[in-house]
Amino acid sequence: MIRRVLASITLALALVSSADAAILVSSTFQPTPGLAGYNTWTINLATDFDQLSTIDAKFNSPVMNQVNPLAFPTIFQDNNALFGFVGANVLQDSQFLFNTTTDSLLVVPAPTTSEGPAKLTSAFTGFSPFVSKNIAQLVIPTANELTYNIVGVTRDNTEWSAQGVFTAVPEPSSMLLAGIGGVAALLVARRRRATVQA
Ligand SMILES: [Ca+2]
Repeated sequence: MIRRVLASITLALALVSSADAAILVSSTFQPTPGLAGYNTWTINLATDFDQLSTIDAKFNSPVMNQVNPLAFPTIFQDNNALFGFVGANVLQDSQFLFNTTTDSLLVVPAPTTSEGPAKLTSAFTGFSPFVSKNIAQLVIPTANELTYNIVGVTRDNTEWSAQGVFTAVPEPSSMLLAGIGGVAALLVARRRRATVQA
């Protein structure tokens, strides 16, 4: 329930940050399987204007988990079949949810396209144009923020950008509500104890 509320809060923030941009960035997250203290965030990119045909996206966090099975790069999904060999779960890796071969990608080379312990970035085209798609997953510590800077280009060559921050930390208002709830529970407990003593 709390997770659902937080997801809607981050969605609302994303909608505000890109209200006049015609691209919408939203996210959901789940605890990373087999990696305590981390969340795997899934980023959705959508547009209500025209289909997107090019993506230029930068994701940053103070710590971002990368798994490179057998030392192969994992910027895209190309090497996901290797995760089983090293006993890792694909959800433990930060990567774009595209396959350069099966999605026929044309990718801008490094340094534009790169991954590291605090980043995942790339610019690419060639995929089937879409109006809504999960474009990336990012694996970061639960207490960290995820910063995104995304430019989407529609088929008519119009550029739309969106920047923002996703965080799994409760908003101050939620924490205040939790605090009020805690005080109320204490008062009820005290009243019960008083009743028992009486
Ligand atoms: Ca990766």
